[in-house]
Parts: sequence; structure tokens; C-alpha cells
Amino acid sequence: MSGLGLAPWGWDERVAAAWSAVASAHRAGERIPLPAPVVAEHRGAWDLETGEDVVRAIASGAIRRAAATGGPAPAVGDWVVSHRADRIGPDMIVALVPRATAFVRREPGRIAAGQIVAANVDVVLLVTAVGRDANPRRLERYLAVAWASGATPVVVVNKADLRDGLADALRVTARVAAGAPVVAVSARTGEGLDRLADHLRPGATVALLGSSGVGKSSLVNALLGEERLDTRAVRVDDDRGRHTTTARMLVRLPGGACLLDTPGMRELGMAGGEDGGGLDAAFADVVSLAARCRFSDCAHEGEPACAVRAAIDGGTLAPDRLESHRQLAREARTSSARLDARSRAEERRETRRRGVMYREILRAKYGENPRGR
Ligand SMILES: Nc1nc2c(ncn2[C@@H]2O[C@H](COP(=O)(O)OP(=O)(O)OP(=O)(O)O)[C@@H](O)[C@H]2O)c(=O)[nH]1
Ligand SMILES: [Mg+2]
Ligand SMILES: [Zn+2]
Repeated sequence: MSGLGLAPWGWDERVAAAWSAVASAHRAGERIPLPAPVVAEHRGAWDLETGEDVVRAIASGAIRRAAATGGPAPAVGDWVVSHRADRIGPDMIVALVPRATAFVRREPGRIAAGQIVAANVDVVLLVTAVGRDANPRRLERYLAVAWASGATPVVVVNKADLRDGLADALRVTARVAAGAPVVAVSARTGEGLDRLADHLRPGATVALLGSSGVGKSSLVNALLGEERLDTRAVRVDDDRGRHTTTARMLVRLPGGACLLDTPGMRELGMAGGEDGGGLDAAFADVVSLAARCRFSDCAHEGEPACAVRAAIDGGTLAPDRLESHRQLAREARTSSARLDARSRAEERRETRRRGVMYREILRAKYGENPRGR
């Protein structure tokens, strides 16, 4: 086993131990299992960093079969057990190391379990921009999904050089950030980038997420100090459907973090789940007010001694923020219910599969009609 040269990608004792536990089952024949992070995702293939170079790998049949039935497929940021290309076969991913965090994208209203945008992300930079993107409702949604992923969100307001809208954007953003730091930067002029440094510690994986055109790739280039990624102006009359970045990609800052650039996302569904899909963290202000209502099940609709209503009347809580919390919570509940239904259906399939297997075993042992009928 060697993690040599992989420390800048976040290889440490914890990852090494998790990797070894998985790799020990994959010492088949003469092919040596090697650790590698997934640094880019293509259709049916993944780029792996070997510590010396980048190789294009495919996934083993076992991984492909598992992924086809809802199991995990490799994602950027994953640590994998790989076999190097040799006369037996091409570079291949043979196993995935369990993830510490996962940023999952669900499409609102869809039953699917969701698509892993990135694995093992330590920090999520939620990028917005001065001007048309300063939408508090979208940011609330992104924040909830970020908190639910296990990563730490940081709100980045880019294009701070556009002075006219800056104060507005910061005011709107600060109101919904609820505990996440807000950093104003300009990829164009470089201002504020030094304040991001705190969040870019060496070995950390930092994902940039946000709508198309807010300047995610521009920020990566600015932090790299070179124009490595494609960036493009957004059409003024129609900023939909023009995604300059089309694939997720991990790039390493010299002596710093690994940055994960992603294509702009239009829709992001809520996760649901135990912690309300990250809502408790994203709406920490509402949650802590609600804790001070007289009734623990207060609906904040005119009950006596309602701290939430008092805050709205006093002007310290925006009414649309309470409404937004309610709506996202409803969405998270629906999503949980759907996922529950899905896992129940999977359970039934699994039971049937085991039944068939059991009957086959009996038949092999006792011949046809095992129960003598
Ligand atoms: N004024 C100003 N423009 C910027 C800044 N950063 C990026 N831009 C411009 O915004 C446009 C979009 O930038 P990109 O970096 O391609 O945006 P993106 O978020 O990567 O977009 P997708 O890849 O489509 O998701 C480009 O024309 C950039 O030049 C900034 O700080 N200030
Ligand atoms: Mg881009
Ligand atoms: Zn209340």
C-alpha cells in the first residue's frame, strides 16, 4: 500500500486506515491495489490521481452492477481502490472507500435517491454574485443541502467590483446566512481573495457550487493565478442554459486546498432525513426563536407568547424567511416519505430475491419439489 505523493490530495491516517480496510479484500492475483482520489468524472470513466500522473480508469463490473441498483458510483472526491493498467486489463476502480461527506443533488419532485455531486468535501463555497443572482430563497436551499452534506458552508459573494449592487447583495445574503461566514470577493480584481484563505487549508477539499455565470471557474483561476479553466460571459438577455463548465473537476492549489469546480446548478431538491435535511442549521435563527415560544409545538400562527411572531412584529425576523423555512421543511418531509417508500420497495425486492435463492438451494439439495408436494 502506498499513499506516497497523495498527501496534498488529503491522504492522511484516517483515509489510510479506511482505505486499508477496504483494500484488504482486493488483493486478487498479481494486481496490486493502489489508493487514488477521483479527480474528474466523465461518461463511464473517471480520472484518478496516482501521485505522479493522472490516469483514466473504468469501474469494475461489480461496481457497475451495484451502481445500477442504487449502490454508490464513483464521484469526484472519492478515495478508491484501483488496479493499474497492465497486460491483464486497463486502469480500473475496484472498490470505493466509504465517504465522510456527500453533497447530494436531488431534482425537486423526483423520487430518485439523488446524484452525488461531490464526495468527501470539507468546505462548500456557495458562490453568488452581485447583481441578478442575489436570490435569498435559492441561497437558503443551498445552505440546507450543504449543512446536510456534512461539509462546512461558506457564502461567497463574487463580483464585488460591481459596486452598485454590492451593498444590496451583502444585506440580502447576511440575512439568510445564519451562522455561515459571508465573504465578498472579486475574481476580476482579486479583492477579498485573501479572506478565503482561512477556508482553504492544505489537504482540504473545497467545492464551489452556485448558479451558472456567478464566476466559480473565474474564482478557481484567480486562486490558481492562471487561466486554467474556461470561463465565459453570460448573455445579458438570457442567462439560462449556458453552462461553461460541463464536468466536475478537482484542481490542486499550490501548497493549499483542492478546489472542486462544478457546472452551475439550476435546481436543487431537499434531502429530508433525520436532521430535517440540514434545515435546522440553515435556519438556526428561526429554530432558536421557536425554542422560546411558550408551546413546544407552536405553529407561530397567533398562539400566545410566540417568540417567532414577536420577532417578526419587532422587525428582527423577515416574514418571508419563516415562510421559506416552512416550505423547505414541507419539501424535505415529502422527500423523506418518497425515499421511505423507495427503500420499502427495495426491501420487498430483496426478500423476493432471497426467497428465490433459498428455493434454489433447496432444489439443489433435495431435487425438484423440495417439500415433497
Ligand atoms: N465583474 C466581474 N465579472 C466576473 C467576476 N468573476 C467572473 N466574472 C465574469 O462572469 C462570467 C462567468 O464567469 P464563469 O467563471 O464562467 O462562471 P461559472 O460560475 O463558472 O459558470 P458555469 O461554468 O456556467 O457554471 C465571465 O464573463 C466572467 O468574466 C468578477 O469578480 N467580477
Ligand atoms: Mg464554470
Ligand atoms: Zn411560536
